[in-house]
Amino acid sequence: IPAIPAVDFSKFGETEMVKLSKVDKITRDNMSRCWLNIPHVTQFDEADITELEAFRKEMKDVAAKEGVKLTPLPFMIKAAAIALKRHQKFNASLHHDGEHIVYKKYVNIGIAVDTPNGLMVPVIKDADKKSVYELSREATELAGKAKDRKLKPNEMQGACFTISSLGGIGGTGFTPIVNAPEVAILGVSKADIKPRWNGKEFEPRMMLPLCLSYDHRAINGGDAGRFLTELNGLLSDIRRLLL
Ligand code: CAO
Repeated sequence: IPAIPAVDFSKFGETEMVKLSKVDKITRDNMSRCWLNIPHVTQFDEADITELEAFRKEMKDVAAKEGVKLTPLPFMIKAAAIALKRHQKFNASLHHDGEHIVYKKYVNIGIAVDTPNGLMVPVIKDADKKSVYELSREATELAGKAKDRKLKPNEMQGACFTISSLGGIGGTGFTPIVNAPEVAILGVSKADIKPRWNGKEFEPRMMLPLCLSYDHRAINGGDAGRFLTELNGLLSDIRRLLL
């Protein structure tokens, strides 16, 4: 592809040159590689998390006594792990020989963590076998290690799927870049109260924006629609997380 021409910005005003960190350089190369190799499609949905939020708030103090800061994130990891088990195409990678697809029997989920040194993606191993408390503890521990630059290489390897949650920061939606060799990534934005028609009247409901990007070489629109609808159903009715 044609290179972007060099520009001397100091001709236009004061500037400051800062060296990229090692993490910034890895992210730069990985994002370019993924963006250029993968035909991306992003699909959007909104989950009604009114009941999930009521339950989470009810459990917050109980969880705190167990040393857990209960945010919506571990519920999303739990729901994603179940959806990945039910929709094998999402728990897969295209083989580098171009002839095969590799289905994974394990469910490891990467969590995008925003740190002062750049973007890190620690991995929660066997997320499908862990409780919401365990997922919360592990996400908090790994995010802390990422921020303190204490993650070991094996704590950043082997993800099947990534969740990028910007819910604590803001925004209504975004188009995350698939982290190859994974074939999909879930972007989560900030939940907000919105009016929803219940057949008789508008009701205030807490709606969570979900943005699912996928590799269209491995996944079709119909597959993505079914996966996102499953995920939405799990988050909208958390009793289903038990089934
Ligand atoms: N909607 C509304 N509120 C939300 C929310 C959502 N989707 N998700 C989290 N929140 C709330 C939490 O409940 C918490 O509020 P309280 O303190 O009142 O309980 C607050 O936002 C802050 O949450 P948090 O960010 O501390 O915790 P988290 O579990 O949501 O996320 C982590 C942890 C590590 C994922 C997050 O800190 C982070 O780094 N996010 C950025 C990820 C990123 O950079 N993605 C982009 C990658 S692609 O370039």
